[in-house]
Amino acid sequence: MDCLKTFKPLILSLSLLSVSNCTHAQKKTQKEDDSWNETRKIELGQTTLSERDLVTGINLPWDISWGPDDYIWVTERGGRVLHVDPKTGAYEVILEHREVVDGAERGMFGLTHHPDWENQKKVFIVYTNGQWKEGTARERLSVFEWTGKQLINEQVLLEFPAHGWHNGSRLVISPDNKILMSTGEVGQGAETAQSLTSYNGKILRINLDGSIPNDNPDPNSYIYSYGHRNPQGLTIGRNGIIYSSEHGQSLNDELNIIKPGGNYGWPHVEGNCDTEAEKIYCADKAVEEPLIEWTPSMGVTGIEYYDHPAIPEWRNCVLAAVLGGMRGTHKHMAVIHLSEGGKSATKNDKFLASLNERIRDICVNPHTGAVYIALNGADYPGVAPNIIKEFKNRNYTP
Ligand SMILES: [Ca+2]
Ligand SMILES: [Ca+2]
Repeated sequence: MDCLKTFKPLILSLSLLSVSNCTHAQKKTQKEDDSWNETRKIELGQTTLSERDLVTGINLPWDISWGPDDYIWVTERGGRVLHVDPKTGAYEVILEHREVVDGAERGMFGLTHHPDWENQKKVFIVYTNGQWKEGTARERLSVFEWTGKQLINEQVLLEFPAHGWHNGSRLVISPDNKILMSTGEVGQGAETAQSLTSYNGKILRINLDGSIPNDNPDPNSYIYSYGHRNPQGLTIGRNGIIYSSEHGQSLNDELNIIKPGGNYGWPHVEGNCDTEAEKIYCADKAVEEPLIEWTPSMGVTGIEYYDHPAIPEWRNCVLAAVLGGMRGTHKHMAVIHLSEGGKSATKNDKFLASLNERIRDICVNPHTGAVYIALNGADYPGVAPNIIKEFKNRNYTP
């Protein structure tokens, strides 16, 4: 199968990539203390979170990740990568990738860093290129070298068919130093999600050099779990538990715990195994049920595990960015409280609905415990310009 082919590492010509100079850098001289919004705060039990606009005027941020260099790394769907100073919000454009083809549900998606950052300044990014109407759309996982100013020397690690919609894709590094990559089922009748000869509708597990880990469920395949619809959230919790969110069709967005070899049901099961047909299928196929299902679908996308003492009320929680669903009426950030062992959800709180903004992704400052959210405008599939907001307990001293 073409889609199972592991692409030989390929160094892309530098002419395909360009990095802007300082002309895109956002000049910001405002002091942090002067930038907080005094009228809008989140009040939790004993904690007050102040809000400020950290970055403004950007274009459909898709992934925001706290980097090992203590900067925020941002992908934009159109193919730029921004390197943001979390103190001032000033940023540099460190990559403008001309091969990225964006559109409603295509473009540049997840980003993550090499776990041995001290010795290997490498950044992994997933994006789509090609034209789906012509059958040439591909989803690519690439690794780039970081010079301290630019991302250069792209090497394609993995490539397989993409489509106009449902392409995923989030990246995270597992506790055992593998790349985990969520991929969408690309809407092609959805049987791709159940097919073990397709990399669509999966969580993939990949060695840092792009090869297949020999302890994968099938040592000849990147597939780690299957039967996913359009998973766009991945995070690691206590005890190394892997959580993933995925979009339901019209019912049943899901929060799942990812297990090796697990079948998550799509397209035969939506959410829990609760209809008569689902019960039969689930018993036959040992389908993994979600921790939470949301009905109707609200568009649960980026997720981030939170366990920082700065916000005690959110410890051992999954923070979830919610785009709002078909009619855009459910835009918010969900805070999902987990049981001590992390295997079940005990409470699901809702914040930031009043922003009326599609929330695309979340990251956390590991020093201050501040939470950052990336906004994508009020309407599908996203409207620029956009903001990254910070929410911080200013009474917490690291
Ligand atoms: Ca499922
Ligand atoms: Ca169901």
